[in-house]
Parts: sequence; structure tokens; C-alpha cells
Amino acid sequence: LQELETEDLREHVAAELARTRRRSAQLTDAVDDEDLVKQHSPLMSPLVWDLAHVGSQEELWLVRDVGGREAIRPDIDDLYDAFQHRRADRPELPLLGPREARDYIGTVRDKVFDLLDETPMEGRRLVEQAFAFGMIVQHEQQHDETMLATHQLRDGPPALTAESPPPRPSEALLAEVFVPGGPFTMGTSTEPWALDNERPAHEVHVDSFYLDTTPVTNAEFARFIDAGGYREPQWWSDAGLRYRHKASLEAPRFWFRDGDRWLRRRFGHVEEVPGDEPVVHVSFYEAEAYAAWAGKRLPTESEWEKAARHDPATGRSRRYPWGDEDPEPEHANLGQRHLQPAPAGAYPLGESPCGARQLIGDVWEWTSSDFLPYPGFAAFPYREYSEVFFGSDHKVLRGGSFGTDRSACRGTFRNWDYPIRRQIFAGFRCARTPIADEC
Ligand code: AVJ
Ligand code: FE
Repeated sequence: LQELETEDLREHVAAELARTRRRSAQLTDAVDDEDLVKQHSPLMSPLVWDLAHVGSQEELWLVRDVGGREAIRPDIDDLYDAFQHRRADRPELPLLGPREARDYIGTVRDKVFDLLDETPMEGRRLVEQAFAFGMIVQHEQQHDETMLATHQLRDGPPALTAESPPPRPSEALLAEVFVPGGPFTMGTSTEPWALDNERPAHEVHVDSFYLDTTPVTNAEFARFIDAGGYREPQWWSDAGLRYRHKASLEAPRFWFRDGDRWLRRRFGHVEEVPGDEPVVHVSFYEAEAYAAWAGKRLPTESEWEKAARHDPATGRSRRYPWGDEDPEPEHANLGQRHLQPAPAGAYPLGESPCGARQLIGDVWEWTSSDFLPYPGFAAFPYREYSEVFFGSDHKVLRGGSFGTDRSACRGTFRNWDYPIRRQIFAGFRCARTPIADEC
């Protein structure tokens, strides 16, 4: 992005906005109006809320604040303010209907294209100017992933289609990779579209550790279930145990038994749980319990990022595990190209310097870290973007899922959520501290 000339940057931004809007349209045109306004789960907004919220944020951040333009629909600001209404309450609000919501987001977008044409994108301010547009692209893509999670919760016949992910290569992989202790650069001060919580770059010392080469698979997770893992209090934290009782957890969300087989619901299909795929739809607490049962632990956020970015040959941190080039389909399972994770061990070209695979794409990975600011953090453009979420209520997830767009995912990207969340496309991998004679 930094190397693009003004006109190319403008074109790049316009293309990203258009590509993103096509995805939002695909997710909302796939179902009828009744389906769009209905709440498929109290955990989620009606799809039509997400759609108009995307337009409303675009109006607030870009058209009004950055562009200084007149308000389009100030009367609906409150309806689409995520802090004003809980998801469960949103269907009762006087929301825009499907037709109105589509018209509204189109009107906002037309203004944004005008603004893009008129925004000077020159000199040192080039990337800063583009950032406001990049942030809007990422925001819409994040809501597209949220809408994809709503699709997964929806009852009824399949509405979305996609090709199957690639198989894993037949080569044998070691179960774990070793990451030698030492400093690395965490976070970024130069990544053009990095959000406030990814900044600034800072040095972090990480002790030697082992990390699973791939995310934990369904077959591995089924062994934990078969070993009575959900019923054995010793593997669970106190908070995890309370949640396990309250929610009667017995298996990942969307799994159910059929005799001695595990089946799952996936975007309207019922199928046998594929053993070689990374497990998905587990809470932080289930991930933590599995890791304890396996004699391991979850990685910290800094361990995860070091494994994903640190290049011992140069001492620098890469933008992505494979290098500095933007993600291509051969690197990672991103962008809803497939409606499921690829088998563990897939994407050899996406391998990181330490030999870990699938750090980007497939499933978000729970880490053991709370969502906290980096030293030198400065809220931008609003406290409400990240700052109000810092603290021990949220755990950090890293790496992105098959439903995450490449614009909203990179080696430094930080996602966060409550440790009880299961409807997001989250899995995990384990880490462990070497025992004395292993170093
Ligand atoms: C970063 C995914 C936790 O969905 O709440 C969307 C992204 N921020 N609208 C969320 C976001 C504002 C955020 N997560
Ligand atoms: Fe939002």
C-alpha cells in the first residue's frame, strides 16, 4: 500500500470497497426478506441490522467525521449504535426493512465514492488518508464474518455454497515446532491498515516454547470427549467449570451424536465430523480444558505472534507467516472461499519460519491472554473501537478464520471476545514450556 501512487491507491481503495460490498450483498441476497428481519439466535442481530449498521458506521466515521459532510440519516444513529442495544433486543427496534436498508447503504456508499474522489491522497499523509477508508472496509468485512456466523446458526436448507478446501499434502509433519527464546518485534507502527490496538511496534522477550504445528483437530478433540474430558473437573478452571455446568457443555457447538459417530450441522448440511479438520466452535474454556488434558496449555498472545512473524534469519517480524506479500489463495484459507477449515497441515506455502502451519486462516485461535493495550497505545479514531474493551473480560484470538477477509487479518491483527463465545469460528492450538533437558 505504501508504494502505491495516489491514483493507484484511490483505485485500490475503490476496488476494496466494491469487493467488500459484493460480499455483504451475497450474504444478504442469499435469503428472503422474512429471513433477513428474523432473529436466528438471541446471540446474533437480525441480518438486516448488520447490513444497515455497516452503512450507519460508514456515514458516521467517513461521511460525517472524516469528510465533514452533512448527515444523511441522523434519525437512525441510535438504532444502529451497538452500545445502545443488546443483540437480543434488536429485532424489537423499528429497524429499516430490507429494501430501505439496501437503499440506505447504497446512498452512503455513493457519498463515500464522491469523498474518495475529492480526498487529497498525497505525500506523507497518503496512508493516513487511506486509513479511514481501510477501516471502513475492515469494519464491513468483520460484520460479514458476523453475518456468516448468523448463517451458521440459521435453521433451514443451505443458502450459501462454496468449493471444498484443498487437501493436506501427504508429507509427515512433526506434532510440534520449537521456538527458541529471545526478543522479537510485536505489533506494528508501519502496517498501513493496522487498527489502534495493533500499534505500536515494541520489543517483547519470549522464553523458549513448543507450539503445535497445526490447530487441534476434530479427531483429537473427540478423544478428549471420549476420555470424559467434559466431565473431569481437574481439566477445567473454576470459571470454565461454572460455564460448563450452566451451558451443559458436552461437545463443540453444532456437534451431535449418532450412535458412536459424531455428526455436525454446517451451513444447513448435516455431515459426519471430519477428523482431520481443525476443531471449530469451541469456547476459550473448552480450549483451556483440552490443553490441560493434553498436558499442555494455550499459547500466550506474544508466543503466537512470535511463532507467526519472527524470522530468525533476519531478526525482523514478517507481515504474515510466509513473508511480506499479501495473502493469496495458496497461503491461507480466508475470505469465505470455503465454508469450513481445511484439513490440518494444509497450505504448506503458508508455513511460518518456525514451521507452524495455518496460523492465518481456517480458525481463529484462542490465546491465554487478556485483551490489553500495548505500551504506547493511543486510541484511534475512537475510544469505542478498542479501548473500552481492554481488561480481563475478553480473551485475545489470533489468525483469522475461513470466514475472515484478507483485509481484516494479518500477523499483527488482534481479535477479542468473551471466553464463553462458541458461535464464532474459533478453535485453538496448544503450546508447552520445555522441560529442563529439552532446551
Ligand atoms: C473485533 C470482532 C470483536 O465484532 O465486536 C465490529 C469488530 N467492531 N464493529 C466485533 C467490530 C465494531 C469486533 N471484533
Ligand atoms: Fe460494528
